[in-house]
Amino acid sequence: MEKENKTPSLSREGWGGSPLVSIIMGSTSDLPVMEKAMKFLDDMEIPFEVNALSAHRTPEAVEQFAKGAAGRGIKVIIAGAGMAAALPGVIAANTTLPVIGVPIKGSVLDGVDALYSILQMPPGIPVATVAINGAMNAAILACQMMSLADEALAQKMAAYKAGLGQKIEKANADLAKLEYKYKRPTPSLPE
Ligand code: RP5
Repeated sequence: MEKENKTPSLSREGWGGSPLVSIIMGSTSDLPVMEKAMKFLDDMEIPFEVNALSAHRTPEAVEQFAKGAAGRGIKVIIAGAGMAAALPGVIAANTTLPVIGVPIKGSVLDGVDALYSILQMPPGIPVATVAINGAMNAAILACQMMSLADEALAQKMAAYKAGLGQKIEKANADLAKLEYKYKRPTPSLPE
């Protein structure tokens, strides 16, 4: 008999494919950046949806979306926007789901405008803000949040993080092969 899995899986099989993460962007001009979040969620087999909404151009639709997201089974919202980026904050004001904001670089201010707009939320309405254009980190953070209630996803995330360490191990092996007259071997590196 198969061992009972105490933690229900949030992955595709466990939830019949309904989206768990909602990716929202202010415009399709944000798509090249936001695609990095989609790729990561795909790799982790997390069902997601993707839509464009604008706090400035479609304010009522943003409110409607945010108010209904939890009821549709969405667990985390990733919202990317550029310029005076109100979108993640407006979404956060209308839901208790965690909202991760991605500031998009797309103006003369190189994304710093969006960074401050998303990051500097007033008390009571937090938006977890990643780096400018940091859409992949937004997806990783979303997976880490969901892995609190999903042992299978937690294991995938642990494997992903272990893979990052292997990349540095390989980098050091490659660097060790470089030959210079005054280059000396390092006896041991910190863990
Ligand atoms: C923001 O305005 C969008 O998120 C986008 O980054 C920026 C420019 O939008 P477009 O003029 O390219 O549609 O709302």
